[in-house]
Amino acid sequence: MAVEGTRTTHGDLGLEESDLRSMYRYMLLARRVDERMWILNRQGKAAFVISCQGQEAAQVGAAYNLRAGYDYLYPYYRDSGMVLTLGQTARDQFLSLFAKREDPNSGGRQMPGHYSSRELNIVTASAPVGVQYPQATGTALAFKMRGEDGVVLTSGGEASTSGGDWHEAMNFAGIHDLPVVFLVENNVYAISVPENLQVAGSIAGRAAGYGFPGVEVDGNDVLAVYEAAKQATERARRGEGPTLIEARTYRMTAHSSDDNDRRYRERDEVEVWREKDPIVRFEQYLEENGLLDGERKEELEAQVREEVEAAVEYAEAAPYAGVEETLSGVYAGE
Ligand SMILES: Cc1ncc(C[n+]2csc(CCOP(=O)(O)OP(=O)(O)O)c2C)c(N)n1
Ligand SMILES: [Mg+2]
Repeated sequence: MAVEGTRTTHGDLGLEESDLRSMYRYMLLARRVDERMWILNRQGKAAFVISCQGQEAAQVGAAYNLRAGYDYLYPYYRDSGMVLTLGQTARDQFLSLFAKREDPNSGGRQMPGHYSSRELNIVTASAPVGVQYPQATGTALAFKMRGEDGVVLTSGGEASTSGGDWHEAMNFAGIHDLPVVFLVENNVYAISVPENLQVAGSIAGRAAGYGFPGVEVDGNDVLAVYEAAKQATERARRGEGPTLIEARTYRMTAHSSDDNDRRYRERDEVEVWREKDPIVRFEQYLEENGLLDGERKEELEAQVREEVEAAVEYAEAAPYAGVEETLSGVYAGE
């Protein structure tokens, strides 16, 4: 299993140069969309932002293994890197941020971060932390009962492993050898609660108690996460059952736009993790392998910037849902 310092190359993982460029682009897009959202929030144009910054490698590395529209994704609120990888766009993200009618997640009815897409098999999360796990496990059971080789990826933060839902899902998936991959993005904090007051022992180690493999990976190394998730999805597809992946990472921003993280963590600590920025880290890998240079990077940055600006412009101008539509999509049959 790849951990920090190992030398697994993209070639060993069966990734082409075009795959690496796509992965890099998704990570960059997720970051730039997120940064733009904070500006809109501080300008008073967006009510609430919840960030993926720092977790892009974990999200893109894991989601890159899924077959969009066939496998299922039960993400959590930070997973914009995942949904962009599966096919949502920057425009979708801003339509959701501004709660416009065209928002693909909920037509402007839910808070940002509650990702959903029928075409991409992304199932919306409810607001309580951890409820996605039993639902994802149920979908994995459906795949098994139908004899299909679909895989379900579900994710959450380290604090979501403290709730009963996570343990019930892990146990049920273990009993029935279900094709589900549990990804825990351990970003060290649950709002103000640090990991040492949240997690007893090791999260990855808990999988042993439910009878399936649990692995810990460097969550800021996109190739390490891709490798772990590849092994997990292949195992699930072969009918051998679930895997737990604990991706060790860090939340670079405050919990949300409503949180002041200076109240509970030192700036020095944040700086140490900023040095391990997963995007910079992947850029270094790409540069060392002759897949990225200054000019290409500038070109990509410019493309992404343009995509983000066009998305903001479109979404700001887009209409809100009318009052008469308030209940549509809320009750079955409406
Ligand atoms: C059951 C429940 N309890 C509390 C909350 C409030 N809450 C929202 S996010 C969050 C922190 C979750 O931390 P973690 O799972 O580590 O994810 P992170 O936000 O760090 O990515 C809390 C306590 C909630 N939404 N649901
Ligand atoms: Mg956390």
